Amino acid sequence: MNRLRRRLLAGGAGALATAGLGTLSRGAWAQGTTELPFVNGQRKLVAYPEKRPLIVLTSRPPQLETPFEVFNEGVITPNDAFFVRYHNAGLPGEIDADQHVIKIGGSGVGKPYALTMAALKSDFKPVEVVAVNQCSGNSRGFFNPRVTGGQLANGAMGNARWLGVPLKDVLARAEPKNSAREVTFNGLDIALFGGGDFVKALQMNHAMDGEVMLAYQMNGADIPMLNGYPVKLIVPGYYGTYWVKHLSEIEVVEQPFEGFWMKPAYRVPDNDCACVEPGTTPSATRPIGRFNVRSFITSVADGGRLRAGQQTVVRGIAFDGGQGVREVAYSTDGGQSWRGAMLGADLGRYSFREFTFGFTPEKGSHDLRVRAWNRSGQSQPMEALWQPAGYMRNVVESVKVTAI
Ligand SMILES: Nc1nc2c(c(=O)[nH]1)N[C@H]1C(S)=C(S)[C@@H](COP(=O)(O)O)O[C@H]1N2
Ligand SMILES: [Mo]
Repeated sequence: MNRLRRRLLAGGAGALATAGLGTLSRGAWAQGTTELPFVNGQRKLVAYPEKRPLIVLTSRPPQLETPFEVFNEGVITPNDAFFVRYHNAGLPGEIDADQHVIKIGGSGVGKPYALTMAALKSDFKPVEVVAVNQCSGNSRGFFNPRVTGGQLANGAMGNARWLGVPLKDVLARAEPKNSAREVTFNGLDIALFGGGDFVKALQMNHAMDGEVMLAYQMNGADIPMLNGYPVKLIVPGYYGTYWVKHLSEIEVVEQPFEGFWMKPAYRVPDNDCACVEPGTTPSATRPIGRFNVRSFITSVADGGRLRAGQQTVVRGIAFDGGQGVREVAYSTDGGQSWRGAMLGADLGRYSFREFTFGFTPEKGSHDLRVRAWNRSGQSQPMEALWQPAGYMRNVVESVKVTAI
């Protein structure tokens, strides 16, 4: 067996604490700097254990963003480039997967039990899904007016092939009662400075839909420590907040669960657009749910240069909350005229979908835009929507390039 026993790093806790003090002086860690395209966008690039240099939002707990160029490497995001998000500083420094158990209980089951990693892998039929994990606050730094919260550019998302077991099968063994209403999920990390332990909940029918999964592999390898080793909840099509890492406790409950991270945190305006007039407060909210539709050009960045008179293949990715991408349109004139882009291989309705289009620019500046539709006809707004938490940005972005 390869490394069942994992540690963040020899002396990992010390190194993280050092980082927390903002003294990234241990040479091997700091790998450079980058500037995200908004005010106060200066960031360090640091290589954490099992990771290539990623954009640091905070170091304690680690919140790391994927440099956007990575999304042009292919539709699967490599494990060492996948973004990292934690809420609390009490991370497990070392996990022995042989000793790890997931406790399954709560008043809503008849037969509580403890599931070892070995039993998870051997007692159930494994399934695979390619699915995007995206943080609710991905792209928050672009909100205008600005909102508080992690000032992320577009790199708090990634697409991976997950291998695991349907949550439905794991729950069935505990014999859920008819009164079962919601299922809560907790991981090994704990709150150190207030804020509360990170616990999330799904409705019982969602938990039993056969798609929500307990994954133990990511892209054919163990899940990296910082992404939830040894087992993580996969909730295809839903924002990353539900994808609980280092999963250790599952409770089936008979009452709505209203822990801090379900209420008041991670809620959106309870209306069709999940938006309000900039600067206002929603009158009612609901827990954040499925992704809206998004698309990005990945092969050229805003401010990039192209060769005049020469054809370039412009490439990008599109995704949605699980209907699947039906169409991507592109404009090379700032949205005045649109044509259809070509879609790439279909890895399933929860995956990034590649698209391409040819473009032969004349000398001068060009405003490139892409806009996707999913199979139920939902698309992206031409003007950015706004909400106070800075979640769910999905405006049609503008990529300005110059052909010389
Ligand atoms: N145990 C635990 N799981 C967690 C979180 C956390 O703080 N603790 N954060 C969630 C949030 S908000 C996001 S966006 C995803 C990020 O997953 P990743 O770090 O593997 O990219 O993890 C989710 N699962
Ligand atoms: Mo998140």
